[in-house]
Amino acid sequence: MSSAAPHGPVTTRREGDVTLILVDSPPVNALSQAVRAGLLEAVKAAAADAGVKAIVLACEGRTFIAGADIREFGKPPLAPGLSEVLSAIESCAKPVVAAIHGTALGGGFEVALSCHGRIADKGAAVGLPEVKLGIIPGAGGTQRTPRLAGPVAALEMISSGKPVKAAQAKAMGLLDSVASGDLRAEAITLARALSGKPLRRTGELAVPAFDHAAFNKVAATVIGKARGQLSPVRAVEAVRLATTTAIGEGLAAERAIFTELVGSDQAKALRYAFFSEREVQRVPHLEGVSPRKVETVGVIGAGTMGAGIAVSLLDAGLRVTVVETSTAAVGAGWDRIAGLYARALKSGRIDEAGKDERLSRLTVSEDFGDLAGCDLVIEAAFEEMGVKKEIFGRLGAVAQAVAVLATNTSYLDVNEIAQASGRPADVIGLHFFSPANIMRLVEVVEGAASAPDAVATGVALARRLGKLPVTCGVCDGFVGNRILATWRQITDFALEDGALPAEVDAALEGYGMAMGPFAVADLAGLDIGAARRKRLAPTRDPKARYGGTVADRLCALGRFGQKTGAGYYRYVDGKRQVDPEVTAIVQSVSAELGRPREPFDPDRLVRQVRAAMANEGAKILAEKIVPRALDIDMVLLHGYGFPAWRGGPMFEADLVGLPTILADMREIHAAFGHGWEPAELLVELAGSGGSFGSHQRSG
Ligand code: T1G
Repeated sequence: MSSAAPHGPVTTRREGDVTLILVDSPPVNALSQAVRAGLLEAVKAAAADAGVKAIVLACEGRTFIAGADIREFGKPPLAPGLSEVLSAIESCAKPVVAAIHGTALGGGFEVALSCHGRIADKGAAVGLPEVKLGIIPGAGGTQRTPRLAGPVAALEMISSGKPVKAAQAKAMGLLDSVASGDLRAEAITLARALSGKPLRRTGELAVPAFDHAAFNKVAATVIGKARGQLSPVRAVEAVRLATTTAIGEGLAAERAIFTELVGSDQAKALRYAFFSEREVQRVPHLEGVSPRKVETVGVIGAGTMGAGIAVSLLDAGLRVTVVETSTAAVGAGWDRIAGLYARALKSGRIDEAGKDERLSRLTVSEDFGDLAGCDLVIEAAFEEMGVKKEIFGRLGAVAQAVAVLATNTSYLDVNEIAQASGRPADVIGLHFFSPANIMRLVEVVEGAASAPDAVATGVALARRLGKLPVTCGVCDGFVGNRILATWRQITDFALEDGALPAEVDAALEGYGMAMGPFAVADLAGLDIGAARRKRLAPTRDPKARYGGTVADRLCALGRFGQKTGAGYYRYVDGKRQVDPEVTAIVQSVSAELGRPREPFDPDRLVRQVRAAMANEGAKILAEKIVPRALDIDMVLLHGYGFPAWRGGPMFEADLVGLPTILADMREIHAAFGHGWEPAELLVELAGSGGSFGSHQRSG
């Protein structure tokens, strides 16, 4: 039919007496000023056209509108505002139906909520992810969603930011129907059916009766879990308003909260995290390098790590050959992997057929020769150089010429391992995090001799597993464990200088870390740190302060953490409890070392940890282990429970100001002495008014 193009990204087409408004603004049809203006004009034109009975709003490309254009945040607002567009839609005298494919998120879902009918593809999802960007919905999401789904479900959806799939959204009352065939044709049919009838305007609906106790319970959980993050707490406030005020007042209050939050440091940090998560996958020196083909992957070792890696590979549709060293270990390995799937089945994450199909692609073998046909092999054996070298020597001979050989080592020198293979160009590190089938981060380690296409293959594989690959060079502990090892020393010193484990954990959990360092140590096992201390002992600088005495003492008592029922805490029925025995150990270590126990200052500890992280990050940047500060931030956010709303240690250092971080580092140096000198790059950038964010690796 007739076609007009009122505004670039928004066009209209007539399907008989129905106007089809089409948004086409790649990649995700975000609501840029041009899209908002186009929508407003198209709705007004269709409303004024006597030949038009109804309107369908649909999108081209891979998705329905994915929300406001995040790149416009923090800039002066451009007319028309989204609220103006939505009220034009909602108040339109003719029915407007949203035809949703892909994801209708944030402002995109708010557009749909202001329509009079909503229909979605089976595979579509809708959601209000604003809290993840440090804001709340700003165009009616907190007021209209409770009117359709009820306040409790709305609160869950908005405070978590999690999208809901079409079928569930329909059950919640958020959609009129799920399309069984052609989405647009069914949307047009629905729009025609609504024509001439009283229109159901979401904003005019009464909020349905609801269970106040249930609402308060969800609200309390959200507030309890926020740990310093503002947006979920403010989302509770906005949704609660929907239950107590009229729509106009609610919309105005929602807008005020949105405006307040959008300029906050937390929102800036989360926007940075959003874009960095995408940017980190673009590795400048690998641009244009094609990865090698990978269909069959070998895994050496079926321990906790190997099994988790195998599951992750199987989930992504790959064929997997796991090799173990004895018949008993082969059996145990199979059981471990099958056990992970049994759990996934129980929790409903997969069904029986899915489990069987995955296991049908798995071989667990005692024969190292079975790795010969693999396109890539991941070694997840015991963390000891001798063991790794022996394995890579054999692997170099057995694996086919095109294969990429990866080690999952967390600390050891990838270059030394690579040399042992006799074909170092094929060797990379693929450092997964435990549990490997769940944690998103993978450090892709580029050795001195790694071929670019071997590294690109590691990156591509990690992406295929749905993980976040961060490419880095070789150094002790790579990015994440190196930074962890540094700031963990500060917390060890704190114990010797007057603090107790629970106080340190509380201080850092208060800062927003998912779990305090001593609770983490208990979870991971104190033997890991002990092995590292032992390995580094011969090269330890005798002039540098040693902080490992408390940990050594605990290990000597067999207190290896949760698995032995005791570590920095004791565990009763799986619950962590302060252990007076540990208090006594900590106090006696201070006395033995002659360190006076001072009252613990949590704020000072947090400042010290923050500065120590940024300082080590500065060294990592200067050594060109990663090209950009954002690489470091993404490692900390996705592998170490660093609070996303702080952006990462490098982003936060820039925000706080490098002169402040430098002053904190000088204080640390004065307190802890040799080895704690401020990094040269920190001194340089603080002096020149530069920032980590604008520092890029050259060469
Ligand atoms: N604004 C600007 N750019 C965006 C964008 C957005 N909303 N969403 C994605 N992009 C860019 C992204 O940076 C990338 O760019 C490219 O699009 C493809 O994205 C008023 C306040 C939709 C599920 O939070 O969740 O609405 O890297 O790689 O894996 O209340 O993008 O290619 O240059 O992620 O297919 C709420 C955010 C906004 C949705 C698609 N909306 N986006 O995933 O592709 S706040 C969101 C996503 C709001 C209202 C408010 C995902 C996706 P580049 P991609 P994908």
